[in-house]
Amino acid sequence: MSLDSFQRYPLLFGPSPIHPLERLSEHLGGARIWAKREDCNSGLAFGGNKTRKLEYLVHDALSKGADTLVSIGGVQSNHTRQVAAAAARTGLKAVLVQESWVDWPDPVNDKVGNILLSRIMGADVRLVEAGFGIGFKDSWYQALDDVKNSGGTPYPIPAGASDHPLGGLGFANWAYEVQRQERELGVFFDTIIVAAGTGSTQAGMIAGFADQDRPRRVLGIDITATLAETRAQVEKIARSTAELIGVRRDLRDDEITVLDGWAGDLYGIPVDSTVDAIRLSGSLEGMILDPVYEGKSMAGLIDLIRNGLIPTDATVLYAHLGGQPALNAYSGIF
Ligand code: 5PA
Repeated sequence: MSLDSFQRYPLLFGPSPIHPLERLSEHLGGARIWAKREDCNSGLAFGGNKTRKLEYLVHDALSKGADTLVSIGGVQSNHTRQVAAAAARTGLKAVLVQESWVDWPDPVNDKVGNILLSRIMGADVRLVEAGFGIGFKDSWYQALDDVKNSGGTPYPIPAGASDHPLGGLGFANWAYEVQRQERELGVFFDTIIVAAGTGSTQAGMIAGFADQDRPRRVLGIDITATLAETRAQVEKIARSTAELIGVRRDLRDDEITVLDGWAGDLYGIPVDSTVDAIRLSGSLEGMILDPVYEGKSMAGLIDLIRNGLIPTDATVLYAHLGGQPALNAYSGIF
């Protein structure tokens, strides 16, 4: 099998844009930084990294005759919002379990941003009290049963569309897209920075780059504050995706790098470095980041350049994975 043998239901505009972050690069005084913008990848409800993964899962759901996408996330999940959009676009129903993963005191937390958009798109949104976890949850099994009991055919999509046989394909494809864009732009990105949560974004990239000739570093920035679990999940999905797309060698351990230091103590709670990174990207580039994911991965990038772990002659690609709608639930910080 190769990546091309898997079909996708088109949800993206096409390749996501890549552009240089000149003022941020100047300001940090080190490596040249570029961004690839999954926040601008689709016309579906502001897009994001899940929209890319869902191209493969939605095709699978339709070919299996499912009528309802069932998924799970926190109250301000970007993933569930993108599932709602993909369902709307394809004429499927969506049941979304929204758990209380983050104890964030904003009074409109369960009313604005992502959850608002999912409601507008007609999803069946269910608020459930339960803490953060990227594994399979009881509430999700319950929702699957509910759909079956009412005569529907559910298609199960785990948190972040990650722990699913096809979960890594979207970003394996991204890795080939980057290679094509590099040829057009005449540039080579030796270092990729990516937020790591449920893992299949980074894992897919690792698998997709594994078969390419020129080596590069894919640095995951943990945003869950549970590094060991995140790394284990990235490793598992990277290996299974590599096998699925026909990479003819085992991945080396040093290809799977997830770094900690910027998640703070808890998933979903921004720390000073997160807020500084959001302000810096906003004020220097007009590029908006969220306080749960991209603010933390950008904080990682800033420090890695400042402390020289990313050398001055590096050319970095910052994977912007979307997520801005959640900002509405965090207005108090600013
Ligand atoms: C998310 C995930 P992975 O989960 O594939 O590692 O991606 C991390 C990530 N950036 C990075 C943004 C904007 C994200 O939304 N979000 C989840 C969600 O429920 O929204 C899956 C956790």
